[in-house]
Amino acid sequence: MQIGIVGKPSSGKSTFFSSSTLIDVGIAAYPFTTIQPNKGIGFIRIEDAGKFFNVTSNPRHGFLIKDENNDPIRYVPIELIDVAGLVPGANEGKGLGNKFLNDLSSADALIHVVDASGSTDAEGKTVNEGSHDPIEDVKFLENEIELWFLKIIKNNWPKFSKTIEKDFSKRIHQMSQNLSGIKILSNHIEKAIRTLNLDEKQFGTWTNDDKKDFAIMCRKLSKPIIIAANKCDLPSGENNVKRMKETFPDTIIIPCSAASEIALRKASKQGIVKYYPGQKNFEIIGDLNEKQKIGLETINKNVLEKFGSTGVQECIDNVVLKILNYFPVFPGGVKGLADKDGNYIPDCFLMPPKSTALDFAFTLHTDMGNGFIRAIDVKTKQIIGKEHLLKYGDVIEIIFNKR
Ligand SMILES: Nc1nc2c(ncn2[C@@H]2O[C@H](COP(=O)(O)OP(=O)(O)OP(=O)(O)O)[C@@H](O)[C@H]2O)c(=O)[nH]1
Ligand SMILES: [Mg+2]
Repeated sequence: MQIGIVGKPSSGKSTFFSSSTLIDVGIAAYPFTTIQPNKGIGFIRIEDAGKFFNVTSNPRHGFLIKDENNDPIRYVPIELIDVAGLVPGANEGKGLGNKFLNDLSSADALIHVVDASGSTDAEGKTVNEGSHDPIEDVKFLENEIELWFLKIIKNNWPKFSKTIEKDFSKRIHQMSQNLSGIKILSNHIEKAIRTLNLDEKQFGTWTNDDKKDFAIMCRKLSKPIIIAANKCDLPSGENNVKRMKETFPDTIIIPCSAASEIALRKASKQGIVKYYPGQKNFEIIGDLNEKQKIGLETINKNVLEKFGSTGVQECIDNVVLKILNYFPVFPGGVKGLADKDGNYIPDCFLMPPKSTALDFAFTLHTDMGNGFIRAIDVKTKQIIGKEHLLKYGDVIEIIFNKR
């Protein structure tokens, strides 16, 4: 799974990326600091299944921490991509335009980093704090991505309109072969067409408005967006977040301070504070100089006490678990939860909505899927069949025929 970090120049995309991957990348207060995309591993935070069995898991990928209540929290890796800033008109090639957009092709969802403090204009140039309205930024970004989609859909239309195939699912399949490059998949296409009541209409007779509605719907389904209302540590942030939430009641908007998250994670790495990503507070454990002391006090007062967290972890968790509705499932066995090296529950897979026991078997190994006999819910010890729908936190054993 890949999550794209998008927004206008200087909104704090690279700061956000760096705060969750701990990869040092170019960060600066001028537009187009990033040109080549940065790719790295971030983590979503989930409840670990070890708690149920009273064991401490040893993740093969990602890591595990114990929270204040001594409950295990597992951080599961996902891919993040930080791309160049987008300016109005990008779909026509303005700024870094099409290159930027193409870098987002393989993203499953987007985190839109908005400068909620209003201290940069539409092109990312520094202006007086509070003087630019971030609501404008939210509108333009969705629009640019939809126009990019529309352009690709229109470019492919001569191929679609030649389709004489009567069968609906075959027509969708043909279309998806041309749109899979930007990860518009056949289930997105089908849902978009049905929602817009275009299923009876041959492609050759679609109007420009039909195509536009279709592009917008495909964008919503294939690149859903969550908003990281960044730079909330600055005074104008709080009121702007409130206004943004009122203006876009159906969008998840999370107050965020990526710069604070970087500072806390770096301080934690240096052993100055005890802090884990997403924590509501931190504990000072090392000696601080005056500058560090003031910096940490400011983060506490302007971010943690006001908004409850820096917001970075919350954005990543929400995009995967609430927007894409993926959920964690752990492979395990009724006879034991450790692998041959003694590592407990080493693996965790993020499964898409409506995944079945058979889908999970195929995720683990093609042979397990092909040779599937039955599965066992390790928590309840119940036998489950192929079609059984899995849920958050399931631990599943697959019994299969080794051919
Ligand atoms: N106050 C504050 N400043 C921030 C925050 N996040 C980023 N910044 C600052 O905003 C400026 C731009 O940050 P970048 O991360 O380089 O922004 P970007 O969106 O990657 O910019 P481009 O790569 O040019 O598109 C830098 O000066 C950052 O230090 C934040 O949470 N609070
Ligand atoms: Mg950048």
